[in-house]
Amino acid sequence: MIVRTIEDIKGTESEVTTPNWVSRRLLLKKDGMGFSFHETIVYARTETPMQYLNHLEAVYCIEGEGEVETVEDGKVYPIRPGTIYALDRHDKHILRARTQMRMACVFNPPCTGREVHDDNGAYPMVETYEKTV
Ligand code: 9YT
Repeated sequence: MIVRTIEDIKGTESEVTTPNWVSRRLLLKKDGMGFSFHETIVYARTETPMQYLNHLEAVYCIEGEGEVETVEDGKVYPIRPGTIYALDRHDKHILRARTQMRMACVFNPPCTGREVHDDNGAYPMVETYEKTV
């Protein structure tokens, strides 16, 4: 069994920081679960365009408030604690955080660890992954 705490992740290679969010990757590809599991803190008053072309992601809001927009149809969904959104169509989307948000995120296939968004707002396939922060 694997047991970890968020404190185990802080300050390690499994913590990835960007201007709009910090992602603490509690479970990664190397853990062999078939998915990765992250806690992501999204900073207040930020707007982040994303599209995971190579992954499916589900995002569950634990704290904070904001909205997510699917770019293709312009629909805007409020996000508050207890809301999950699942990018089942590799949807191009924009996450707007009104307050700081704490999210639990699951990725399939699993992230390897150091992924940050490329110019398309995507993470590369693990096989071709080279970028580091
Ligand atoms: C909320 C969101 O998707 N932020 C981007 C970071 C991503 N969730 C990650 O790598 O943990």
